[in-house]
Amino acid sequence: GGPASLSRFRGALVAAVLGDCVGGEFEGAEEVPMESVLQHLSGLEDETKGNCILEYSDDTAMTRCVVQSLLNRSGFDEQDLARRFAKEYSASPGRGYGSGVIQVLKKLASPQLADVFQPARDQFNGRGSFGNGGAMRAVPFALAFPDLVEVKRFARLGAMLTHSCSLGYNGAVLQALAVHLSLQGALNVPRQFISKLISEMEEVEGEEEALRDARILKEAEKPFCERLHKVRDLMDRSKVSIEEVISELGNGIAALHSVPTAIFCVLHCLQPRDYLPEKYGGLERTIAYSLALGGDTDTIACMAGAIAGAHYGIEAVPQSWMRCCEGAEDADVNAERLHSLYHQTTQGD
Ligand code: R7I
Ligand code: MG
Ligand code: MG
Repeated sequence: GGPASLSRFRGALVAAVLGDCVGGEFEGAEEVPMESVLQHLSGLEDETKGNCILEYSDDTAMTRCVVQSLLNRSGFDEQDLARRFAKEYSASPGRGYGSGVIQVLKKLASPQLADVFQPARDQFNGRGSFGNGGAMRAVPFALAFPDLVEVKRFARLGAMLTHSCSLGYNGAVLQALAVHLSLQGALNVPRQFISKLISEMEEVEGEEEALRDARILKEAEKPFCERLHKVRDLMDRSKVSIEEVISELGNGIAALHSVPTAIFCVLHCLQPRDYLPEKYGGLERTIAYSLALGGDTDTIACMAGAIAGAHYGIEAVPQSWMRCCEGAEDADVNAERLHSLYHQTTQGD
């Protein structure tokens, strides 16, 4: 489809759910042989398994809250979103939330809370979390707002309800930017795509708080930019081993060690790879490759899935995979609603 077509919206939101659901199998695994990944994925195509159901985790649970809030309020409303996060957590606490964020979600449930951003600021001795929990739920911001400035602003605020460290919320900004650009067809020219991400993040990470957090945490001056440069170097190479990707970019629970990695997975899988089945299209390659990295597989596959889904569109999503994943149908329906909101906003301006 053309830029910002309905197919791209559906692909993005559905493939994010798929990544989360199929990635859950390997979350936290140190080494994941490609053979195990392919076996897991071919299990989804086995019709005899009938009601195979892979449950979604916190990644999708929180993304659904963002979607519902944006649709219900026709835009960003931090009070409403905070309430939805708290309610969702108390209804289903067993979705695999990060161990720190649970405290925030409990505090957000309090009706006496004056500032909904305060519980997040209290995390980790007042520095805030740099986990990838803000980034894993950032895709709806790219699907609700056509304007790049608003995508950045609301992805950041949406993340700050739980992640007040700039290395957490800037991961969400980067993920939303990647989906926004992919939706426009920017992955047709991969070099330009990565350059655009770098120039945007140069500005984002030039802010005072970001420079200060990077200094305190002993990271590069502009940590996400540094990683994106590594992504650009790796994507230019014909052969890259999984070990190199992990050591250069990471596969961990920090946003810095997972968002650039997810972006790399998408870029690397734009072409067929000899260790992936020939019958696989780009979306299947992206998800399979993300799982093979091990580590935070549900989240990396969820983020890579969203970016890839926005590029390839819903036609690239295998129906058998979709049938196996809890929440995939809902995501498809909601993508259409977000598509309307996005195009409505364009006309309103
Ligand atoms: O970021 P968050 O929501 O976790 C998301 C991850 C995804 O992989 C999900 O699929 C789920 O499995 O969890 O939750 P947080 O608790 O904010 O952060 C996750 C973890 O990162 C924390 O439990 C810490 O181990 C680590 N972490 C930190 N450690 C030290 N200092 C995050 N921030 C800090 C920090 O500032
Ligand atoms: Mg999860
Ligand atoms: Mg995870």
